[in-house]
Amino acid sequence: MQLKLKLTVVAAIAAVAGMASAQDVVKIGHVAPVSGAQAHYGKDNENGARMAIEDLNAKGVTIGGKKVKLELIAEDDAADPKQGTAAAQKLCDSKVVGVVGHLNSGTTIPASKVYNDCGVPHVTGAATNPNLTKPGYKTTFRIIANDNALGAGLAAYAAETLKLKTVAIIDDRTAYGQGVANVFKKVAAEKGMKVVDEQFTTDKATDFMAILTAIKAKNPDAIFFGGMDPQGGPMLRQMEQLGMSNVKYFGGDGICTSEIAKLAAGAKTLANVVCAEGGASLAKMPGGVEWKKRYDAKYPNQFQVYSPYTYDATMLLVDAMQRANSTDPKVYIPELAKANFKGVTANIAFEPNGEMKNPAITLYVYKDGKKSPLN
Ligand code: ABU
Repeated sequence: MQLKLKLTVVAAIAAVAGMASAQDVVKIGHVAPVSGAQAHYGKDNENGARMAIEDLNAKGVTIGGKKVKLELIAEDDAADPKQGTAAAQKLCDSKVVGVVGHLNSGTTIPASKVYNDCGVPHVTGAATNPNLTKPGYKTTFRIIANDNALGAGLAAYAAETLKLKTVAIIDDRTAYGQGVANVFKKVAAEKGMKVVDEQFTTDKATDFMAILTAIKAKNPDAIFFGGMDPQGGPMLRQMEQLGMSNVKYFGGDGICTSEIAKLAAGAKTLANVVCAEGGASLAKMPGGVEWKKRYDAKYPNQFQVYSPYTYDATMLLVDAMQRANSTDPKVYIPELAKANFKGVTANIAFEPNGEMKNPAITLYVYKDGKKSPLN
């Protein structure tokens, strides 16, 4: 009888201990394409979030007086809007308390409704279409400049600094590519540039000979491409093959990667690229240089663009939980909205619609195959 009582007490203690340890794990989701042609961006993003989780766990995190262990639940949306909403729902169902992502505007915009419906905040450090924050969800946050700033900054540089007169526009028909191209087109026209041709491709295409041949006939000073590097790199190669070596090549953050230099495979047209990113250069970020050294040591040759932002996005979520003394999104979302966070990339605070206050933008060119900031 006594033995039975003892066993019951032991089982009860074990159950309570088990419950406590289950509660002590705080799950944070991450979503990006880690398969397909954009996997290099997604892996870089995931690395940034994972590095933040490892740093936080190594230091020890206490929320509401209780020590917690953070766990990253990483999902792949393959840059596909349907897979994006499925991944978002999966994360809601797995009871993550916050999400870092997504990478593509085309996945982030529909996923933002899913997060709003399940009450989980998400912070993107990559998706730049301005429409993301238009619904006014209290669960949506962005920590880089959007395409209104990127498109306008590039158009101003083309028209006012380089004094280019004519441009042809190509976009990949995604939310990002089409959006950033439209902003560039509008601002370039306002600044006196003539749009001599508009062509479209897709985010799966690799052969651009037909559209480039059509553009070549219009003899533009520049091409603006709204899209990503799996298209941008081969397009630069094909421009060289068509003898378009004097045509400037503009694009947003989607082509502003390390990978585009590899994908251009030695094409001299890489030197004609001017691209823009929605933040400061690594050298001008508050913690960029030291952070990049640690990133490279952990993930050699994997750096692309957004990992410092996914690192900060993860830190930002945990900072808000700590200030709220709670991992309950209902409780900590108001603290996230009030953030004044000194990150690796910038001091991060938000406008009421979830856009970052005063984001920087940086223009880049490629010198000797290496991305180099202009400002
Ligand atoms: N910002 C460019 C890549 C991601 C996106 O907005 O689709």
